[in-house]
Amino acid sequence: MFTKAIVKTPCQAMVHGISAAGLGQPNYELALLQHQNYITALEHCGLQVTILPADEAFPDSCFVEDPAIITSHGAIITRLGADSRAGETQAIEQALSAHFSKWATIESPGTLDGGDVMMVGSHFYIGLSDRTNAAGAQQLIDWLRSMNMDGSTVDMSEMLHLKTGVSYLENNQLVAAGEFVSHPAFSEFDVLEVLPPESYAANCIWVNDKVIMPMGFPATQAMLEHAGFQVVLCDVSEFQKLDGGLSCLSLRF
Ligand code: CIR
Repeated sequence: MFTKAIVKTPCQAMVHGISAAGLGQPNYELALLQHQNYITALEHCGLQVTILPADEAFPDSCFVEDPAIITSHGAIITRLGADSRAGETQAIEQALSAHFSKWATIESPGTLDGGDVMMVGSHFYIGLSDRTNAAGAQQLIDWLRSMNMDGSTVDMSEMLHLKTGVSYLENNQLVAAGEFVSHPAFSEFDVLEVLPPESYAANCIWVNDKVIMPMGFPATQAMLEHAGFQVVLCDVSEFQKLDGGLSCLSLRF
């Protein structure tokens, strides 16, 4: 069960965030409203939410999942794969210091984005993406092993981050799209397949027996409800324009 979450208010400069989506610039006012509704959804799932202030120096800084990874044995501050995001870790480190005393950091030449790391109990799957390299993944695996946890890498080529296309919904169940549907790394899981027109909905989050998923993906919603999940919908269209999903907008622990 999770009890807390950290989010960060989007800054006005988010309209210039990194994007390959081709969906146009986000509307800042709408993004703020959607972010507020996202916080309400987390609270509805029982989380106490800490809201960090906007930081105009970092257009993508509302995607707090990328600068840190949280485990039951402590937190890891990452080394972000995109140069423009490198300084985002400072504010996250400061916020996490209120909750964690054990630290690890990813060091050069390693790079690692939290969006590439999927927790399944005490095992962490690490996508080797354009943002996360083998050195970063190995540093994380070494630290996990030193803490009696474990990790393994996942080859990938299509998606921005691992969790762009796959999410763990507990009880051995994954929801997956594209290259992750039949990926050998996930052959032991029960995979709920998200079909191509709704691929974006493969990024959803399990929070205390509820699943928060993006609004506007009715086939995926019906599939999850049919599988027995209590679905909470959240419109995150303005963050989709920056290639960001629901999971990227919070750190949950
Ligand atoms: C980026 O390209 O870094 C941001 N525009 C989106 C980051 C989304 N984060 C995530 O998938 N974990």
